[in-house]
Amino acid sequence: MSEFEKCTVDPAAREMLVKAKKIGFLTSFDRAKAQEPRCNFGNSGICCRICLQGPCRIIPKKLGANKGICGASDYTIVARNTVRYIAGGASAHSDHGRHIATAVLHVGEGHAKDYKITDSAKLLKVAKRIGLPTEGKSINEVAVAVASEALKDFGRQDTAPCTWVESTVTEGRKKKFKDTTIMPSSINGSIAELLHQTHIGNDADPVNIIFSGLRVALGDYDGMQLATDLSDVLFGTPTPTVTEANLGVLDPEMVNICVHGHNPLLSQVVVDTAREMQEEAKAAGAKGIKLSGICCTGNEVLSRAGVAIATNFATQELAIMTGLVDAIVVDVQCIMPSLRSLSECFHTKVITTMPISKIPGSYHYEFDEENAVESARAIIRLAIETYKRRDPEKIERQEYKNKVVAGFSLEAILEIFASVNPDNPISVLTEAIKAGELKGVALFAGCNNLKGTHNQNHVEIAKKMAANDVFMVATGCAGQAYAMSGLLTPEAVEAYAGPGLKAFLNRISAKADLKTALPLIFHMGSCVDNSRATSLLTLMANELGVDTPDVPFVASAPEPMSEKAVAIGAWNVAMGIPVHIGVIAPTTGSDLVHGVVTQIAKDVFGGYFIMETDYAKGTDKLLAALEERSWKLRIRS
Ligand code: SF4
Ligand code: MSK
Repeated sequence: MSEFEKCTVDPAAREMLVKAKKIGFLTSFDRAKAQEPRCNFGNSGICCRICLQGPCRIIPKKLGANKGICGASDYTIVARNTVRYIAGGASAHSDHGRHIATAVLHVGEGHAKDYKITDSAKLLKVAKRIGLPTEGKSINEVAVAVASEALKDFGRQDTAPCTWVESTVTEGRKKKFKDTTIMPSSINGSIAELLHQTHIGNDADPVNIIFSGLRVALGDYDGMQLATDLSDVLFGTPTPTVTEANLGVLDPEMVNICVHGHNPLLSQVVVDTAREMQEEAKAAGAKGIKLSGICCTGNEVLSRAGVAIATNFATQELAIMTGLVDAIVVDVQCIMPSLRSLSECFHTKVITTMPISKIPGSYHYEFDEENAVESARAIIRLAIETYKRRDPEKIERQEYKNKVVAGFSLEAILEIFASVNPDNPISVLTEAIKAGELKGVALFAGCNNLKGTHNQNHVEIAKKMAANDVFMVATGCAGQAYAMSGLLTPEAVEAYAGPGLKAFLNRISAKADLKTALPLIFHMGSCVDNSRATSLLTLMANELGVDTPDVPFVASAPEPMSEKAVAIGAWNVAMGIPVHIGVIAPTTGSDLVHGVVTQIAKDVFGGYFIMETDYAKGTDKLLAALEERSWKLRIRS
């Protein structure tokens, strides 16, 4: 196996790594290697840096060093470190949600002239779900009311539950969250309290700390649910769309603009504005403007506007390496600072847009919600100018690209199922599971992690799950890994689906009024759109007449990396879901904490973490979890 085959399974990425080596640029793959060997204290979670006396490292057998200076035990340190990841993730997701909610509020109030309520039916549906009156009210009045309710979830001072948790989970989960005192009332409050709780000299009880971590994780869930709802309200609820993915989407004859990050507030406007500026690009000698996406901003504009995917997290630098990216417009989260230094070797402009996410040396065009179109125009003009300075010597055109069928919001999935059963669409899925045609449902989510081979776990686990008749949905960089690998296509159904899954998808494809047959995996959107998958789970549970821990539904983050992935994993466990992660989390330094997250959690919530780096073994464990649940379901019915 060549050194590049060890890095990635993606052929386009391998070619670009060869180029990186040729020009002497050290990519994330080189930097990952340079970090080896990792420190065992950090790897197992027993390095504490919470106060300035640290770092304290736990050496179990060394008298005096078996505790931190303050006397904190391994279990306290591991628990504190773990939940602080969750706090970071919840802050990121919910801040994103708060921006969207504020934008909806401003639209309703009559400012933010560049935005509008695109999906008023969804707005009314959300208002109804959260118990707001709509009769006799204008759409703008409803928008203000819904956005205000969303903003209350961030700073409520009483003990009422967060609205977006309360209104989207099963009755059983509501009771469980209340009984275990993890139902959040305020996203921001729960995060602040957790940081307080894990300050030096505060909570030493690992179980108490973990429960607070789960409360914050549910705050994360709340922020994601409202981000999804209100993004749909602003920009439209995704419907199936056909496009392409991988570095081959970068077109040598076009001005190439990559949008990267997470928040669609600017990127969606860039996409819309680019359509009106094609002539300016032509005047500069290009055939037009080509948008493509990286990470979840890419998923947002893929789902709603059919924008192509350039690549995913681990290989973001390699898009610039093609010499074809004129501008890379970034907002928040998962943006490697190295993009800037790499862009110095090429003509590419890296444009940061958010006040909390700047990279020294890059262009900063601060996003102005009141003048979003003007901001977008300025960015696109800079890209067009930059296009003129492309260096033909440095261009390496990529041929690799795959067809993609994406845009599967829950609403879109239900509409597709309605073609088979208009009265009860969700039963199309649950009946197929009860009949044994499908083994269950798997959600694939999360990032790339440079500790493993890029996209390998994503692709191999999904192929094996497909062969075992598992209905699959995906989000985030997992969804992009499947897009890049050609797994979001009808052709992949023929190539990889087992007989049950193939029959299920083909039966629905034959009835659904779509321009294309259904793909092997349903891409549901960005990281915040994991909320859509949970809404699917809730619907399934209600239809089956059970709570979520009894639904044959598993989740996997085959290559998780970010704090957000930890938060998502944690609330999926609270929802009662077995959650596979393809890395060993830094919980192994405390048998107690590791046991709680991988075993004891099952007794309390029904969900638990499966940590398995080997993709074949990870798949077997996921399949075993599904089989146990579908077997119990069949016995019950
Ligand atoms: Fe060390 Fe305690 Fe400070 Fe952590 S909080 S660094 S264990 S003294
Ligand atoms: S972008 S959080 S690397 S999925 Fe959402 Fe990808 Fe993970 Fe970022």
